[in-house]
Amino acid sequence: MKELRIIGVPSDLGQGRRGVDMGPSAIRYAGLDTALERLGYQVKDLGNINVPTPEMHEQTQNTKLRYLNEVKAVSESLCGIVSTVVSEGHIPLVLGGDHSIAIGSLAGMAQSSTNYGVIWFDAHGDMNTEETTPSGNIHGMPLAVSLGYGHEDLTRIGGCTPKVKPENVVLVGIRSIDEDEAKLIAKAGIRCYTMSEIDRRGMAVVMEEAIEIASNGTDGIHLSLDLDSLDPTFAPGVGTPVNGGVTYREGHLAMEMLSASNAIVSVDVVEVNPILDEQNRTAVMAVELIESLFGKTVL
Ligand code: EXY
Ligand code: MN
Ligand code: MN
Ligand code: MN
Repeated sequence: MKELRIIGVPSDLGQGRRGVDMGPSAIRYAGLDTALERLGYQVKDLGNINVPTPEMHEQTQNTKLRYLNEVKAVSESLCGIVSTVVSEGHIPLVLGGDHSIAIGSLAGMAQSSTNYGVIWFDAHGDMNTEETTPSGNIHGMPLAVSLGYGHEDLTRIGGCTPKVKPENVVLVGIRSIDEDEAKLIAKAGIRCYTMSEIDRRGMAVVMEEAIEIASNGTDGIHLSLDLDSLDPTFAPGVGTPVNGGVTYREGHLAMEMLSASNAIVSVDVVEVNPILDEQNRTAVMAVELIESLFGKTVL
């Protein structure tokens, strides 16, 4: 059996609300490693990578992108660790931090020999660029960056660009997209399952299709799990909550189907913000979803 490697990335540089840097601690505190060990996995926690705090640095000049230099440096470190973990034959489980950390995860995956697809579970598209961003926050851009759109300091991390083929990329849970971001989603040609499509067709059908798209011609699937994909009723501790999200059971069904696909090669779990949370509920939800993703069943 493949072994899991936990990597914490305590970064809040990609967005404006403090506290998401404590996400890795909150998820560990919710019992992640023992839960995975109970499922029979060998788990090694590699600790947290070094992330500067916003107060340590001046805003990068000549760009709208907030903390560009710092996000670039963090992404480069994470890229190196993820590619090493994968080349050793293990599954990286990367704990954010805000979603900008996925830039480093996907760059690391692209450096390894794994040919992979991506399922991006999110309320948002994360497909903004320097030109379209309404906020300057890099956590609204990591999927665009990984597909080769955006600031070169980010798209060039790890060497090759794009990091994944658009025909193997799927967005699931979407309900908040900026106008120009929608244009890039269409231009890039990635499949986007909105909440209304999930309402109409059901999560089971959507996930069947999503798994098919992400695994078609690839060696496996990277899951980028943004906790704001869930309805805020089940995951209140996120910086950018949007009503009308994935329910508790829809979330678990999606993870159970991914588990049954046996295709998962790497995972990010992002945007858990314990300061905005209620008694660590969102981190507990994250751990429960990870358990389903790695094979927990009732019987
Ligand atoms: N689309 C908005 C922006 O780019 O600022 C909000 C992005 C939120 C991104 C969250 C993490 O998924
Ligand atoms: Mn242990
Ligand atoms: Mn996101
Ligand atoms: Mn989001």
